[in-house]
Amino acid sequence: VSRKFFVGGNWKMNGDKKCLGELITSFNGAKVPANTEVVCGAPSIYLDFVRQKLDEEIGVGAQNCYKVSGEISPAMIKDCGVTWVILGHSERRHTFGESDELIGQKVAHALAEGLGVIACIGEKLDERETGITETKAIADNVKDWSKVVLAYEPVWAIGTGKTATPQQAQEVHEKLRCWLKTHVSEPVSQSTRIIYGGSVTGANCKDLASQGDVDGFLVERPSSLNSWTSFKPKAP
Ligand code: G2H
Repeated sequence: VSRKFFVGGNWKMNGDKKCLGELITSFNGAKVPANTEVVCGAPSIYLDFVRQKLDEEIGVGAQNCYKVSGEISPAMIKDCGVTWVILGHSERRHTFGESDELIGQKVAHALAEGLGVIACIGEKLDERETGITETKAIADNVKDWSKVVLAYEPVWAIGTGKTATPQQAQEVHEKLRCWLKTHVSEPVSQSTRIIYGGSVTGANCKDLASQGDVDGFLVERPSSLNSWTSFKPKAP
């Protein structure tokens, strides 16, 4: 089964209109490689700006959403022409204390409202259970897997410069695909993109991408579509 390679930008709290505008200009001038889907996850306050400026062939994603006040809604996201949302990111789980249950509900709601979901999972240093608990909480809330990309981000690799080795990433992705096969279905396990996030750079992305079960990346600091080197408009 060929899975379309998926590169997600996760811009987090980086940038302002000036430097995001420059980044967008460089993206618009780059050629998206064949058989690759690119989605830029932007801060909610810039979603409208980014969607208006970025070429149509590049998708845009929000970085959170839900159905109750305190968060932006899928309807607002769609109103800006944005079609994806990142949910369950480590920072939501560990800084804001979002539980598996809440993330599951957010996934269900975003899918029901017609957004594509980049659903993040990943263990802390002391948990070596490869995100299975988190995956189950997400899977219980998914009916249509064609709208879901699973992003494995080991917490110890996020923003630390410590990337999982290609072998470590492959090992976990393979286990996750196996879990999908057993607990969801064989076709879903074969068609679902499982992407890796955590200190991906231009230097390490090729080796990671060469692994059979690594179907793309979620990355904070791209400098261009073809060169995933260090881009960080502002220090956090
Ligand atoms: C992990 C990743 C983006 P970084 O969260 O999804 O960030 O590339 O800084 O590790």
